[in-house]
This record gives sequence, structure tokens and C-alpha cells, in this order.
Amino acid sequence: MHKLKGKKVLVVGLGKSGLSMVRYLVQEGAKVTVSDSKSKSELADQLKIIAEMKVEFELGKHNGKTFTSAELIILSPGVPTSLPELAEARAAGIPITNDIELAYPLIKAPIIAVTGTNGKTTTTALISEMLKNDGRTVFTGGNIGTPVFDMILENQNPDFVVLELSSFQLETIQNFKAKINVFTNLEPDHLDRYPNGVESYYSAKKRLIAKADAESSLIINLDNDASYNLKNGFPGKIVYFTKINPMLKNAAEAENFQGAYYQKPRIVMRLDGKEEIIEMILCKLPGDHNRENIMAAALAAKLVGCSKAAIQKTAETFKGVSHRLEFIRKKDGVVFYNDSKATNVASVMRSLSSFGTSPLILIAGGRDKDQDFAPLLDLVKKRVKNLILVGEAKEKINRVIGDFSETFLVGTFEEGVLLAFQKSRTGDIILLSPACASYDMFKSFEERGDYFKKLVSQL
Ligand code: UMA
Repeated sequence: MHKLKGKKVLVVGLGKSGLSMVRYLVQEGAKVTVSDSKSKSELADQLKIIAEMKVEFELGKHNGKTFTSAELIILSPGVPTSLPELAEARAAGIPITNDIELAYPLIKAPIIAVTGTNGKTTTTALISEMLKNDGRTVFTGGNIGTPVFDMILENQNPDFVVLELSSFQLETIQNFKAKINVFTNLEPDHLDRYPNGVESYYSAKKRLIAKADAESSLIINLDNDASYNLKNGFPGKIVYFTKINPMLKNAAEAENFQGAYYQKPRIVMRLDGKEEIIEMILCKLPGDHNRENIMAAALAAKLVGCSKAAIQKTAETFKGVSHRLEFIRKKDGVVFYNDSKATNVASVMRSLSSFGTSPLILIAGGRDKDQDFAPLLDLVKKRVKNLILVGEAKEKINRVIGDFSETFLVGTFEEGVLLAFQKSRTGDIILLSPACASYDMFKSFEERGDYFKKLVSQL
């Protein structure tokens, strides 16, 4: 555990995580410097919050000397570990860590960690909801949007801590370990941050279980090879979730199956020789991928003693999280969904498969993350009536899949939404599911989704 009093600590990045770190470090008596590549005016909102605190700033650039003169560096997740100034600090032997690692020794409650490429946020929210419906207190944080230090600053003392962890956050953990580790799936994403290929992205994810022991549990997706392979060498309990009844695959192995599977219209959970059924008829979340999320969440909740009644109640009442296939409104027989969080190809594929046979008008594009858009081809051909492309990646996407639907490249986001509505007819679904990051036009996927909702409400 790092002693912080009087220590020269550099916080790199003054977003949500950086802000909560600064507040905690100042409270603990550290000598805090913040380095952020954004200018003072771009950071005006954040600076206002910590205006009264004794903090040094280096804004508008990063300077190697600031990094090498620190005794401890705390990275925000969005700051790449390949930053040249960090290499200088590493060479000088300065420890580099992040908020998750720093918080770890301060967390007393059992930790349930959720990672994976898609479905992390919904699964995290579902686990929290199940535990709350069971009468437990929960802190929900991490990549889902609330930095873990918010819990510590607010002196919260919950029964459980449920954390959504991204590969960016896992890159710099050392000793962090969770009691329950959920991997929703592993699929290509963030290749702009991992130029050596998808394996280095998967390796960052696998760091979550590097310190696991016999007391740890692993919940993995049997239908996703990269996630399934995590079982090799795992020292604790392993349980699986799958969309296919294991009896249909291999009856002999199915005898020993531990986990959850989907058998329309219910989830069958089998743990330690006991079978429980979760009815899904009243479930509000569309799509196969959401059944996976519910299975993963139900297993995590069950492994920490949650009642079946609370799991069943959550499966029936949970309406989903904002920006993930979020229903917005119905106008003139056309239904609008906001899926702004779908920032990669795999996520859009899931969304396109979630709407039965209704004709889809897909609005996609934004900042490319070095992705191959070809896997979308088949679904676009079968499901998408109109494809409306916006943002920096529109030309690239158009070249790969533009010929398989009636496609339009538009100049602005507003134009895209208006055109989608003009092209729509009763029974159509208009879906914003960008397959790209938002940073070319917006601050975050939340801002993009909120703006989409605003435009849709004004139609
Ligand atoms: N910055 C630098 N130098 C750089 C890069 C960035 O100074 O080289 C600065 C930026 O100028 C900015 C600050 O870093 O001022 C932003 O830091 P950040 O990107 O880490 O943003 P936070 O607001 O701290 O949000 C982070 C997570 N962001 C990312 O991982 C990109 C949030 O996940 C998370 O909710 C939050 O911490 C709380 O834990 C968001 C996300 O997009 C939702 N995650 C990615 C995803 O889900 O795909 C991984």
C-alpha cells in the first residue's frame, strides 16, 4: 500500500478518474501535480471543482521532467501506457499505477469484477440490481462511469463492490483481485490502443485474473472461444454460461455442467448439484446478447448468496441501461433506439440481430478504432434498409459495406437523423449504433446518445 502523506504524486489526465484521485490525494496530504494534454480553458469545468485545493498544474502538454520528478504516477484509463513521458518515468524506476489498484487495499467488501468486450455495463448494472433487490447495499463503479474513489471519498461501506473494468484500467493493476470475475466475451476492439493486435488487448483483460487464487471464481462464456480459454490454469471455481443447452452439445460433459444455459423461454442455473429456473417471459431486454448478460449476472449474484427471488425480480423489471439499445420513442409508427455505446463492430452485430424482422435504418460512423467493418456485411445485407453514415469513418465504412443497403453519407449528425426519419415508414426501426468511438464529434458516447435523443424528441 502506498504511503501518500508528503509524497509527490502526479495524476495524468483530469477527467472523472483524475478528479476523484486529486480529491483523495489532497485529503491524504500528498503533494499533487496534474498533467493533462488539454488546455486550461478546455478543462475549465474540472478546474472549478478543485479550485480551492493545493495542486500544481501542467496543462496543454505533458513534460518528461514532470513525470520523472514524481514519486508516484497515477494514470487515467484514457491515457495510453505507451506515452513517451511514461517510458522516461519507467526507466527512472517511478511506480505507475491507477485508481483501481490504489483503491484495492481500501475496499473491505467482496469485489465482483466484470470485464469483457461487450455487455460489461449491462451485466454490471444487473448484478448490482439483483443484490439490491436482495436487500444488500452495493457500490457500483469503474468503467460504468463512477470512479471507485467516489466510494472512498464518500465513506461508503457497502456489502458488495461491483466494478466494471476496461482493458485500459486493467493494464496498470498489480495486486488487485476480485472474489468473482466475470468475462462477458472477448472480441476485437480498441485496436488503435493495441497496435500489436488483438492478443495484447486480450492480455490486458486477462490481467484481471492474474492474482486469482483458490477462493476466486470465474464466470465465462462457453460460446466465445477467447473467453472460454481463460479456464486454463485458473486456480478457483469456474462456471459457464451458454445460449445452448449443454445436453445438446455433449451429453457426457453436460452431466458435470456448472453454470447457466438458456432454454427458451427460461434460464436454467445449475450450481453444486442444485438446479434453479429463471423465467424470462416478462424480461424487457431485447436480444440474445442480453440473455447472456442476465445469465452471467445471475451466476455472479448466486455465487455471493443472492436469492433466486431477487434474480427473478430483476430479470422481469430491469429496463436496461442508457445508450445500450435504449428505447427512445415511437413516432408515426417508427421506433427509435439509442445504442450510442455500441462503439465496436461486434456490439453492432448483436444489436442488428436483436430486432426480429423489422426493417432497420442504421445510423453509424464516428471515429474509427482501426476496425475491420466487413463482419457487418451479412447483417447489413439482410437487415438494413437504409444505412446512414456520419463522421470521420464514413468513407471507410461505405467502401466496405455501403453497397449492401441503400446508403447515404451525410455531412452532420443532425442531417443523418433527419434523413433517417424521412426515409422511414411505419414499422421501421431507426437505430443509432455507430460501431465507432464518438470523439470526432462529441466528448463521449453519452453526449452523442443524449444529443441523438434530443434530436429525436424534437422531430
Ligand atoms: N489525457 C491526457 N493525455 C493523453 C490522453 C488523455 O492528458 O494522452 C487526458 C484528457 O485530455 C482528459 C483526460 O485525460 O482530460 C481524460 O481521462 P480519461 O479518458 O481516462 O477519462 P475519465 O473521465 O477519467 O473516464 C475514465 C474512463 N474513460 C476511458 O477509459 C476512456 C471512463 O470510461 C470511466 O467511466 C471513468 O474513467 C470512471 O472510471 C469510459 C470509456 O469510454 C466510459 N471507456 C472505454 C470503453 O468503455 O470503451 C474503455
